[in-house]
Amino acid sequence: MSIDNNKKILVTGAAGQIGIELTATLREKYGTENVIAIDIRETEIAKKGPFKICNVLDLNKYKRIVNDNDIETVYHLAAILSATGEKNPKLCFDINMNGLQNVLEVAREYNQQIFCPSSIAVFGPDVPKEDTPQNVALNPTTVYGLTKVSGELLCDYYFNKYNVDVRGIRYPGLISWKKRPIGGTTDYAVEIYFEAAQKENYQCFVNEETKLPMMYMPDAVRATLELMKAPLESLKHHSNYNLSGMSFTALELVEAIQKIIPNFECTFKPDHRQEIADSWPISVNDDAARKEWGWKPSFNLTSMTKDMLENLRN
Ligand code: NAD
Ligand code: AKB
Repeated sequence: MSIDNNKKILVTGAAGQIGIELTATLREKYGTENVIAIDIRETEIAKKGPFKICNVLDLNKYKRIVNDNDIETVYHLAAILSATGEKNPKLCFDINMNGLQNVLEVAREYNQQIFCPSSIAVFGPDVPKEDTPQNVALNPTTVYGLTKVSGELLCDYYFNKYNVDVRGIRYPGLISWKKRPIGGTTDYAVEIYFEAAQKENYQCFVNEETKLPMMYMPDAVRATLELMKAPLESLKHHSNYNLSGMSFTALELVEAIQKIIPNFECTFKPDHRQEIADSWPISVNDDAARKEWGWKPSFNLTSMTKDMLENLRN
């Protein structure tokens, strides 16, 4: 374990798909006791280091945790994702907007650095589908996308108005093996590996031509830490970096898995999430992230598939 310094860090939504991996990496880097995890659910993460139940909508409790623990940096991951958001738009708006505002208000008062993820969901169906530019008119059609666009704007407002150093990435769909994701549209690209490793068959909820930007979790965690470390003066953007990893159709994903598990079978039965997937880009242009803080992905579909299946089979 290499402990950089005694930086005190808070991770909200720490029990989620990104939270469990980011928290573990931060603890390895900065020391377990220096990274406080909070969530509304107590899961395995509560056994692995400092953890508190806290709803980010509860401003007083959140502020007390920040104050009591001398928090300098917050990774704000607590949110409702796209598919759950369409089922419960009010809840999605409440947590994604009011939760974020609480985090930003406290950051302003305590002079904290903030990481707040955005998503490819900021893009609506009218953007160029391939190599979608960083700066383009955003017209999302989901409530989740709408909260992500407003969240980016709110973060930039706090940067410009109050000098809060807030940074964010428009993550693509993230693929990982430590936890099954819940409530997102890109979940099929993770579920398929879990089912391939366990049962050798899967019913996919988008059609075989569906092609979306995706990224393997180790790349996403590395990108997050690299952005947070980048000198502020080199950043021309703040809360909204496009980030590219790989893009593949659902069928190409099946074929990549079949190279390792030849008996794997996948059927396609699109549901309500197809419409969400169809509203998002196929690939995004991440020149700004590459130029401004040196981003470079390391995994492609083949290397990710090998690693995913090795880990899931173990
Ligand atoms: P997740 O749903 O797996 O985890 C979110 C966590 O937040 C959950 O553990 C949940 O219990 C917690 N939470 C929900 N409401 C809360 C509240 N009011 N107070 C405190 N905690 C609360 O999500 P994730 O995939 O880990 O995503 C984290 C962030 O990254 C989100 O902002 C999401 O929009 C963004 N993102 C994720 C992906 C992806 O593919 N995973 C892609 C793009 C953007
Ligand atoms: C979702 O599908 O909602 C997320 C995302 C791409 O933001 N994985």
